Amino acid sequence: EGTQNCSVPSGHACEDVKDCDKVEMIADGNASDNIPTLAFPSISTADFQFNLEKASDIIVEKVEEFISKIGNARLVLVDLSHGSKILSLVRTKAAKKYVDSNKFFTVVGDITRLHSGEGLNCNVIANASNWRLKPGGGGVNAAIFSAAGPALESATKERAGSLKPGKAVVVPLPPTSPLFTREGVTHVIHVLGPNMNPQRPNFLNNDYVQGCEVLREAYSSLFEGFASIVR
Ligand code: AR6
Repeated sequence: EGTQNCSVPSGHACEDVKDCDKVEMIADGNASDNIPTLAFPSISTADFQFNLEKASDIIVEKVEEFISKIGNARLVLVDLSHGSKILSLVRTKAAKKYVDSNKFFTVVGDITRLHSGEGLNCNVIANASNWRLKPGGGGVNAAIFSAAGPALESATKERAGSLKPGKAVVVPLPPTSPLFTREGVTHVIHVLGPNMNPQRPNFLNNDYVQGCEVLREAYSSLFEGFASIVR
């Protein structure tokens, strides 16, 4: 299962370390260590209840569009479990479209522990945020704010007070943050996706025409934010 699920190209942590003979290269500190890399969660597909088939189409479409614009940088879709439906949908669709697996791949792990837990260096991570840009609330937002410590909340406040659906804000992480010192993360990009959950603000009431438009915009904003750091 580990080998099958391993969509990580040479030089990175494999989902099953034992089956991946390339992991050593990381310990040696090879060149892949310094490739600008954005790790991002699947925006809107858990708490915000966005349809997974539609979201996976949009992820692959937007990755394809941006991969050519970001030079040698890489995009990595992350989720917590090997059973992640969104990871498997995206992997299948990306393979069908022959998306360059050196520039885009999926990883199972905690986005706040990619260096320490998976041996994968990602200098930028994305957060599936809430409109207030506040800590807590569960999901990846709670995990990132908690791992980054109070430095992220104050750095975020300096950049923006709130976010509209489809928008992203790039926040440089203070070097005092444990995410910086332990994981090598220099920037967090908060993204607000479309919300299909009636119990959350800006509920789209199953309007997937608008929902898909907003999710496309969210990924464009995220990848453009990453490109602005890399440049
Ligand atoms: N590492 C990697 N992926 C994760 C992690 C983690 N630590 N935690 C969750 N995921 P969600 P949304 C995956 O619900 O649907 C928050 O409360 C998760 O499995 O975090 O955009 C905010 O404050 C899923 O694939 O974000 C907002 O109010 C993906 O991250 C609201 O939830 C996104 O799940 C946003 O909802």
